Amino acid sequence: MAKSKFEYVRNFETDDTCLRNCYIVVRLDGRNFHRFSEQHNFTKPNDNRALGLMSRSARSVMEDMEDVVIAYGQSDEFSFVFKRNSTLFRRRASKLMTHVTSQFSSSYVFYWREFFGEQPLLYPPSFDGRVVLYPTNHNLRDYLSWRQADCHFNNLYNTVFWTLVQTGGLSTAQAEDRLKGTVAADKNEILFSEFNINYNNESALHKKGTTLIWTKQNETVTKCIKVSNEEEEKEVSVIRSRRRVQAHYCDIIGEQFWDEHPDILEDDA
Ligand code: DGT
Ligand code: MG
Ligand code: MG
Ligand code: MG
Ligand code: MG
Repeated sequence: MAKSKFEYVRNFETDDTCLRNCYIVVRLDGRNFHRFSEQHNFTKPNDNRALGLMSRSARSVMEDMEDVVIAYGQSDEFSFVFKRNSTLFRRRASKLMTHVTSQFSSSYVFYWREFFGEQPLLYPPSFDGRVVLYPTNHNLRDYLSWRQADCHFNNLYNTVFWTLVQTGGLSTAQAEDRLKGTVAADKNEILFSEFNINYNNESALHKKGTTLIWTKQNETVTKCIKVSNEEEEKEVSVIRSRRRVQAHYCDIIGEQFWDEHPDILEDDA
């Protein structure tokens, strides 16, 4: 077919191919979730329905894009790590980023009722996305550690803050004042000595965030097969190995998690 005289406009498109050998991380974050969480009556400091919905939506992204080797989420954000040699969408950053965020956003709406029941979704939520490339395992692990450290830091603050308000009867301004200049040890001490709460015993989901990885699971399924020379079909059980997304609520900063799951990262070579 002859080229139209308009065809040249294609050349205005810029190349955004992600550098080879690098892990491609797509991080998304809810837009103005300060407001969204208020409007939808999220419980403070953590709403398990909201966290469950984030996690469900992230699973839907992984099932759609199997090159994601690990995903990590907390609060209104989720990071997806594509294996370093992925050729999905020819490694085009905008394609990867927009597919992740739109699959996630539509899943968030699609599964809303499963988690929030009668609480209506009042307006369409949206998520921003960004792409960051990490060339080494060390950099990638530091990235994930950074997100988990952020989760810990915020959760400790929010836990003390809302305990001071909800149980201690302080106003939000008083609680903010009380926590000014305090370090982690001070916050643990306030929880323990004033409210008899040991932060270590708080929910792992809230302290550590959610890590999603693939696991192989054997499944027994019944199949109908036709046996030769016989009229009727026979039911037999067969064992199938299936890849499934599994959630972990554990430390991913130290070595243990990575020692236990050596297949997530490829060796730097
Ligand atoms: P952004 O991301 O710049 O558009 O603005 P925000 O408001 O989304 O800010 P961000 O992402 O830094 O902080 C997340 C907000 O979401 C924060 O205001 C607290 C809220 N949020 C997230 N998870 C929960 C939850 O489980 N319970 C409650 N009550 N709020 C939550
Ligand atoms: Mg923000
Ligand atoms: Mg946000
Ligand atoms: Mg956020
Ligand atoms: Mg098309």
